[in-house]
Amino acid sequence: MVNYKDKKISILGIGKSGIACANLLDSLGAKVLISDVKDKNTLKNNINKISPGIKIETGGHSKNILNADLIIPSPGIDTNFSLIEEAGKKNIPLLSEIEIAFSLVNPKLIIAITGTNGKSTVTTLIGEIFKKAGKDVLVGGNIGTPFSDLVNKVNKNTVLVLEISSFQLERIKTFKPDIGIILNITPDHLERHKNMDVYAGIKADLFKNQTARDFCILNADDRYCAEIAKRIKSQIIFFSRQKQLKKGVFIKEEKIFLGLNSIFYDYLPLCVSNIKLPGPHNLENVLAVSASAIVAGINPEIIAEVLENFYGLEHRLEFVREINAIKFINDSKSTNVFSTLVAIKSFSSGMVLIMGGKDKGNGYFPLKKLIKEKIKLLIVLGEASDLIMEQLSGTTKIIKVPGVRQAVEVAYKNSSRESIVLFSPGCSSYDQFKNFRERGQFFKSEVGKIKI
Ligand code: UMA
Repeated sequence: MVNYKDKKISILGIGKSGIACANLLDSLGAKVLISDVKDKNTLKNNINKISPGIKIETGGHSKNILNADLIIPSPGIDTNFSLIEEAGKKNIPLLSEIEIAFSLVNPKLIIAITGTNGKSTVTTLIGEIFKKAGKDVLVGGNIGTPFSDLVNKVNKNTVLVLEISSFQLERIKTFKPDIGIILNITPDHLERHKNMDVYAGIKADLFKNQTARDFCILNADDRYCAEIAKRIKSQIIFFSRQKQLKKGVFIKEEKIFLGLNSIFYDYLPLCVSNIKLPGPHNLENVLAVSASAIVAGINPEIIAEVLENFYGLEHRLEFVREINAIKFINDSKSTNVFSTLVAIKSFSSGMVLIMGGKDKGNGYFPLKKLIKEKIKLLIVLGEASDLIMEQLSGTTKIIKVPGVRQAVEVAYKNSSRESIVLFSPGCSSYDQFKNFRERGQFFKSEVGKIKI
């Protein structure tokens, strides 16, 4: 384990990961400076969570961050600025918060999940399966509880299930899961990662420290995953929703087949139609979950039981309310276009779709065909509304509104019986909300206010 005692460490960002990492390193005797671009007043609540011995700077990152043996930028920080360039010249290493946490634990097993969409669902399901199997399991990472906050709870029997984002993978050195999963790779965060090859390369770094004893679980239906497979040193297990595999996890006659070597085939005691999670993308998520639980030695009966009884996560294709036979669905966790694409695919035609928020620079063109086929009315809101209107014009009727409240009103007025109102923004929430959770809660409360 790495010794951080007396090391001078600068942490950038007074958010969840910055605070967790700062407090952890301070408890180990490091000399920590934490800084943030926001002012003291805005950060008041966060500053209250920082341990007393830690130096704090607000209102910007100063030259003081360079007086360090190590710099840890929070995942949301794009490190493309001059002070970081200077740090590079001074050979001060930059490491991700997950790298620090990893260097301080020795658990029984680490399962790490990345991918553009579905990470939180898969992370939660794997956690539930291990809990049901009576294992000592901790769930965290990008899903909300920083890895650093789990470190002191880890012992030699712990199974760590970690959701890992591309931002967190950007600056790893030794981080290595025993079982790593990439669910899918579609455009997201390109404002930071520049292009798809860079983005896919960062995702592939999940496996870079793996050895032949470890497992790499990949989506055989995803073109970037197929490319990544060529460079893997660990044992690859493919999963596929679309085809039967010689070796891997796939669907045949409504059953999930587990062909973990080309001779031995078994299947989960579960009929695919009994899975409650909606949509084809969720079938892929379920296959990835099954693959990881099987290689970790979990009894197939337990996997099947958890899969059959899981209704999904809040803000992820979440059923909110039915009014006059109109169903309202909250998919606020959709913060990119491909997430909205899979959401539309999960329901039948004639829907009202509400989109918009803060644009992420990836373009809305991939939605054109599906919106034309399945969306009766598109309601756009927020900063991205003009751009969405421009790029999707000619597909269906489009109405622009200022925010979620007006969107709910217009959607209800324009919906017919037996139809669906889908709130799947395809944009981040930061133009009008703190995060996708607050946005989803607001949508649900507005739907709750509709008078019958
Ligand atoms: N900041 C600076 N300097 C800058 C830019 C930002 O100081 O140049 C400050 C901000 O003012 C803010 C702080 O950095 O106070 C925020 O840091 P952060 O954005 O890394 O947020 P955290 O609260 O630390 O949350 C992070 C993840 N956020 C991001 O990656 C954007 C959370 O994922 C994660 O749950 C948490 O760590 C715990 O691990 C959220 C997310 O949106 C859910 N993730 C993206 C996604 O899922 O698509 C990757």
